[in-house]
Amino acid sequence: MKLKVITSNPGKVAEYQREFSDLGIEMEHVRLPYDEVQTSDLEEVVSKGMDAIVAQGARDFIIDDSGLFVDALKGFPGVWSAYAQKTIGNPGILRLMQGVPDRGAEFRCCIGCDISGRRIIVTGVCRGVITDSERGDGGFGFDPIFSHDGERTFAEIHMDEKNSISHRGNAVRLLIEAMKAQGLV
Ligand code: ITT
Repeated sequence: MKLKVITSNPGKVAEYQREFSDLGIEMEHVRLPYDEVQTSDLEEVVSKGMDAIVAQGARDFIIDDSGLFVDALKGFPGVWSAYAQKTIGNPGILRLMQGVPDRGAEFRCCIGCDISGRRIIVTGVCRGVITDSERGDGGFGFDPIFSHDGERTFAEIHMDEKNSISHRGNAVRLLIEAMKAQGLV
């Protein structure tokens, strides 16, 4: 079976491929622009995004909307994570967090999957802390400034370890459970 991963982000595709290869599902990276609604709810962004993609005729695909929610910044950058990453970047987040004792943050990932005419939407979360500096050259996006164990950042650990505890990994596990429960895999 083949599933398209509709995204502009190759880092996501690599993580999906790793997770789905055991099930014999092949991921195909597709860049298909679609309108993303502006709302503070990741699930709504995903659900409306899926409507827009289905209206373009695509089937059997995955999209995900993810974000980093920092406690001391009242959830910022959250649903504005892509914009924050492109503008202030990781150095900007670190500047906002300079001298802030509460380092708590969480990654959230909402996956929407269209498969065999069904629709499954799941959300995974991973809690951790914002580090004091950027560390590591693996991963992508906010990985160099996020640590789940307070020691190593997501950019310093292997993708398999990241997937085993990450927001996307947790969401994928929920998705696979739902696919199995519905007899789709
Ligand atoms: P698409 O919307 O095209 O899929 P994107 O990279 O813009 O790609 P999101 O809107 O879901 O994806 O992500 C918002 C931002 O959060 C973006 O800058 C990502 O790089 C970052 N991000 C998402 N997942 C991440 C992860 O697992 N680790 C680090 N940063 C992540």
